[in-house]
Amino acid sequence: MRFLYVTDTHLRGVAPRNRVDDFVATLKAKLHEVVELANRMEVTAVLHGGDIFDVPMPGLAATGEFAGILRRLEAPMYIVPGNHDLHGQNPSTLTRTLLGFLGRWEVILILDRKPVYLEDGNVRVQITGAPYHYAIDDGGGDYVIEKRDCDVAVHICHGALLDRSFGPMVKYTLIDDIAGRTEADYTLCGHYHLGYPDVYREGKWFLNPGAMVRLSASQAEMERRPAVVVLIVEGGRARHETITLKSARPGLEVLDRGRIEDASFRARKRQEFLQVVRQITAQAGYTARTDPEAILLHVLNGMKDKPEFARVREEVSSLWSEVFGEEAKSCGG
Ligand SMILES: [Mn+2]
Repeated sequence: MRFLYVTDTHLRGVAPRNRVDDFVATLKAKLHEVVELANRMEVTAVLHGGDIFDVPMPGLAATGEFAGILRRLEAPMYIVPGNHDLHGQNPSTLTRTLLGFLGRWEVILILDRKPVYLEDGNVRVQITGAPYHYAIDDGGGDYVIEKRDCDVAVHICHGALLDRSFGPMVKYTLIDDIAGRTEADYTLCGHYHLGYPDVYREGKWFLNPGAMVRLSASQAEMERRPAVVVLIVEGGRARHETITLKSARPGLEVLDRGRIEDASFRARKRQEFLQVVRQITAQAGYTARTDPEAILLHVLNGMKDKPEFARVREEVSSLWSEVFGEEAKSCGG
């Protein structure tokens, strides 16, 4: 038996700001490659790690184009809903989303903790899912399952199950903290788009090949090549291969870091400006650095001797009143 695992496809009809290619065409090419691969390998099922769509209710025009490709898939697709598949990241909204709708129609099969068993007469595989919910990374229980009456247990999760610590600002669960508790032979994770190198702990695999698409132009995404995983179950044992998608082009060809660099340039300039303001207010002995009018007056007074003073004062005054209303017209007067 073979399975193909793909995650975070984020199907959408609009290009993210950082893409320079025809994003929808690229998405279609990748989806086509995944479907062809699954058909060629005659997989028993495609397993999806969540965030199939970028928004819970994607437009029908673009979605129809993707549906035209997905319907050529010969195997069923099992999925755990990701946070992008839900309204407000709330699992109780699933019935009102396109994924929930397709699930009820059984076009796509939605996984939860209740095991699904797939067998071919030789091997029996248990499949469970941990859909996204806001507390998925509180305690890690969602990532822990029991293996029952099967050769191989596969658990598919949409949460921040990570191979290393990400500091106190992010909620996550460490693989090291659940490896001894779960009985899944394979834990296949999505959600964290960058993925990580395959982890083998306590005789179990923990895989996240990363998102099928690169939505951001971070340095890590520039260097990443989207991939899928093929699970091969033979003789009661499972092994896997990671396959880089051929239709995924090098980051430099499809991602533009211009906006990121612009933003960091603006952030640097803002810091420089704030530094100047702090110096001025410190010199003037102001305690209220948050009083913009006082700062403005101080700066204007400092340039009284310059020839452009009158013009600058007039301009500042008119901008100031535009932003803060009529009462601000006295500024600099
Ligand atoms: Mn995602």
